[in-house]
Amino acid sequence: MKIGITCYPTYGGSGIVATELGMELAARGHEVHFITYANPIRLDAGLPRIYYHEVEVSTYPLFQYPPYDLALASRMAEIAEWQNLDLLHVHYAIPHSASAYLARGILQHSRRLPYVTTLHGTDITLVGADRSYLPITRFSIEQSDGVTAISEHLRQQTVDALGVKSDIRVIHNFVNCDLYRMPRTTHDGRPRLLHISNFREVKRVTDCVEVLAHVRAEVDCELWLAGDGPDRGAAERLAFQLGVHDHVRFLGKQNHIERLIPQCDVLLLPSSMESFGLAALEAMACGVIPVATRVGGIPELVTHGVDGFLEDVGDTSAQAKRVIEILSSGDLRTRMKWAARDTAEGRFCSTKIIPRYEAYYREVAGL
Ligand code: GMT
Repeated sequence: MKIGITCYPTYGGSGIVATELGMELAARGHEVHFITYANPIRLDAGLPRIYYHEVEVSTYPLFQYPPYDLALASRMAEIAEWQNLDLLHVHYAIPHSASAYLARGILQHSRRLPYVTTLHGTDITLVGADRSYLPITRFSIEQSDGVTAISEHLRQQTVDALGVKSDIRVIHNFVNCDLYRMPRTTHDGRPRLLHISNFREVKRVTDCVEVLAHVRAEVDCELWLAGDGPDRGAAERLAFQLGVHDHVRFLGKQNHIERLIPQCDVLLLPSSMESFGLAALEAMACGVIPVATRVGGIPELVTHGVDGFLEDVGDTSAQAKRVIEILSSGDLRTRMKWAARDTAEGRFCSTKIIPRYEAYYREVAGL
């Protein structure tokens, strides 16, 4: 098939999933056209059957707000026609779904251009429920030829919070189990806790620092923070206040986290909301045990006490106790890291999830 993919090309789960999906589809013989305003961060544009089409937004003194959504719609229609696309797959409803709706309309007399919208989380939980975006979000989702959500929890929320009436297919996040692997040898040095995110408020990065301080009272360990974003400064200040700054490493944005994760022991995911928790899945595939919060779609991935631990949001002392349990018992650690790998491999491997997208595309495009 010839598939157009639009996503946010910056750091963020939806862009990562869209990019990895495009590369997996291309590896399976499809032609994939990324239509975005910048090269998606994890995109290897040198791969066969991968194409990148930049969306340019002109600014004029009259435009206080350059109309990106319109430039995107025009570009989608243009690329669909030039490249003879079978469908568009947009990730994150706002504004991509509305742009795809317009692109389909632009071409309505010359060709059929169905579009699939994949909902990722904050497009529904935060932005979609904002009154100023609600009518257009609901409309463009309902107008989609196909809608998927990355967890059952998000599907239900879309129905409850937005009143969307479409049939929403749940297709969970996935991981490439060949790329994300268990390390061959255990790393040298003291135990390492890892957190990966875009450091937005919802991620509660400062909770990771609190957890580190609690754990360090009993076990010598360090914390690696991968990523960057608005709460970086707060995390740094808290590390100083709690006297643990010498044990925290700020790694910044990382392009190859599959090399970083296997060097760690526990993944901290203390988010106040998480529709799925891609970082936890990537960690589990590498045998790194997640200590996460019992929110959103995380329980669809992590089974408490089996392949990770789930605690309440903000309860950093309970989260720390779980980390101490993992680090203090070799048996528990071994059992849980293999269970984590089994979950990733058995239920969320790209080899299992990508065919579900392919089947859905065929259904939507009537091929
Ligand atoms: O909040 C983020 O980290 C970014 C956000 C996005 O849409 O880019 O991530 C969401 O999509 C990911 C991929 O599908 C999910 O794994 C994350 O759980 C989800 N984030 C939230 O729901 C907060």
